[in-house]
Amino acid sequence: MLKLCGFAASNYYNKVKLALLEKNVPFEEVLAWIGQTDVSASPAGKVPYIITDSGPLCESEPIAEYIEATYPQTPLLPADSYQAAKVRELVTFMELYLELTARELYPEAFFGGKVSDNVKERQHKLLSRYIPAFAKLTKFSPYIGGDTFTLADCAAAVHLPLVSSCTKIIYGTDMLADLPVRDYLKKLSEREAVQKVNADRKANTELMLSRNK
Ligand SMILES: N[C@@H](CCC(=O)N[C@@H](CS)C(=O)NCC(=O)O)C(=O)O
Repeated sequence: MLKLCGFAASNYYNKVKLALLEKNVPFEEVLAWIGQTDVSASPAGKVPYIITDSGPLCESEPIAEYIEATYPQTPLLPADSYQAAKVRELVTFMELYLELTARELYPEAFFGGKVSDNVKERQHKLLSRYIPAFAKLTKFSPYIGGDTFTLADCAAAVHLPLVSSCTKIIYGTDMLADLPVRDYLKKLSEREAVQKVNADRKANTELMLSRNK
């Protein structure tokens, strides 16, 4: 059986987990904190990674693509190649421009650390440019890319809450507030798979924070 390795406080881990749950793919979760990961499976020491019958694989997007190609049930990518590319476009925007930019702020926003004013200013400038650009690609009707739940929703469900909360904490304003993110996430949280991911995330985050004390 496919093994999903990492920990449930991780947004990238949860993106893959949500895709697996939505598709009803049987899998086993293997807890691996940062520093305890298998270097031969994930050379940069990041989570998630998976262990498949063919071997290990890291990086959440190739993992999501592998799962999609291997388990065709409940497709999370449209059959039409252009529409599928539009889904990937949304994922790239969320990860490369929103999440990775906001990530620089996480040490202070979530982990009791400090981020310099220079970094805060630089990331604010980047987010002020990237968020309106991202907004132009979104539909929220009711899913982020249109009328179908896709891999872009698996990414949005885990990344957008972090971008909202960390910008609110660091800058005093939720920089996604002009987008209907709150209503969208509320709608997504009606899904059983999203509820499971969120419940496991909360429990694992408490465990992670207690370990870090
Ligand atoms: N591009 C990677 C990002 C994964 C990532 O950054 N995971 C975090 C946890 S949310 C991690 O492993 N951080 C430890 C590190 O960067 O050393 C992916 O899509 O899987």
